[in-house]
Amino acid sequence: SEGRYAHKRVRSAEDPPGSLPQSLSTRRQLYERDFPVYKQPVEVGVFSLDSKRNFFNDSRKLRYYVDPGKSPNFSLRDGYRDRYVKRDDGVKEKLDHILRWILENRERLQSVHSAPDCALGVDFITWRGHLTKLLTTPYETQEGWLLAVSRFRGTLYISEVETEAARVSRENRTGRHEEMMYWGYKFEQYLCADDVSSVPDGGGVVNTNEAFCTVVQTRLSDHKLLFSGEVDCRDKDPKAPPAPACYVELKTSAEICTPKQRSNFHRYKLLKWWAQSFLPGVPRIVAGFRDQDGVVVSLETFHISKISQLIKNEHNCWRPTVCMNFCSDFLSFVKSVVKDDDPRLVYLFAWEPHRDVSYSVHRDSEYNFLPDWYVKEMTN
Ligand code: 0WD
Ligand code: CA
Repeated sequence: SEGRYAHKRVRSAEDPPGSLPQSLSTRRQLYERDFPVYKQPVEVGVFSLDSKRNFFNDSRKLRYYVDPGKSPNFSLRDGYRDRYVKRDDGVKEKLDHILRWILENRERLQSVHSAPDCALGVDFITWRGHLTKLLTTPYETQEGWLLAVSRFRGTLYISEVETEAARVSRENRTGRHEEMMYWGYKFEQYLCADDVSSVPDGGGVVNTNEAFCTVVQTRLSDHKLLFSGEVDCRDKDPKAPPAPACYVELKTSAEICTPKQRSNFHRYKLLKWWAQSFLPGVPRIVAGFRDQDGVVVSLETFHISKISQLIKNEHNCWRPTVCMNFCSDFLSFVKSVVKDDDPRLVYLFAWEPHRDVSYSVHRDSEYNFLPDWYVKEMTN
């Protein structure tokens, strides 16, 4: 008979009774069941990172969406050589900014309902981007992932570790690829104003150290989640709904010219876009379609709630329920495996396309990611 969780199905008959599952299948068919409970995400805080990557417990880096009106002609290549300050992506910040936010906002989390063995009252703390990777795993055929997990005071912390393959790609990017990474940030600059009543400044410097992040709380099945994600901008109308419903995600993509390109856009890109914005409850994406020379030729708004309808005509397309059920079962798997409450113990969950999720255990290793300043402060 079918077990409730997919990981039970991959247990070997040789496993001793009561032993832990050693792996989790990522086969799509195992996750084709009813959509799991996913509570409406609630914003519990925000933070900003300035041009030097300094942390501020406020919304100073929040920007305002300004509709360009007529059809745009933005050149995304403008300023790449002379008005670009790029964040050093060799520096691994792990969960540090989220942990800093937690220490500065502990009282907001410690609800009267939280169990005495769970100091923060949440099961998981992570970046939204890590959850996006989990949601898209059943459909991913190119890139694997490594997720480090430690249990500390009842909460499971999940922090990504760069794979060897990802490091090699990062260190060997072509000039063209480096420039195209800039285009997304340049697009944001054309559409975002720093203040509610100002206008975007396409002549300014693009500094990718700057960020505004939302911190949201929600629940997936029986997993209480707290995660943070970077937000591009918000609706500037003061009558807009409260966050996260007022937030707008900005994206660029290659112009769609053929039915094949449209199909690929629906099958691959919209999956990633949907997963990323659905998680924190960001309701819409404004997409700029650009030509080969980085000129935005059209804008289109995608409402997250309408994306699953949009893709239904696509043959063998992705399904939100598979994404959410896989994520839910992965989190159950993690809960069942990571029992030791010890910030110096890391369970490294590893996945490669066409394989099952597996894990290894490491004590006081290079994978440790909960810093002493956090552990010390939280133990007080
Ligand atoms: O692997 C990650 N996602 C990590 C993110 C590892 C360590 C740190 N961070 C943090 C940074 O503090 C950053 O401010 O990433 C924050 C954003 O986190 P997220 O929202 O969870 O990440 P994700 O959803 O993957 O990306 C959101 C945006 C991207 O926009 P697009 O439209 O391209 O998806 O954040 C940017 C990027 O603009 N971004 C990053 N910024 C800093 N560090 C990173 C990164 N590693 N990855 C994407
Ligand atoms: Ca974006």
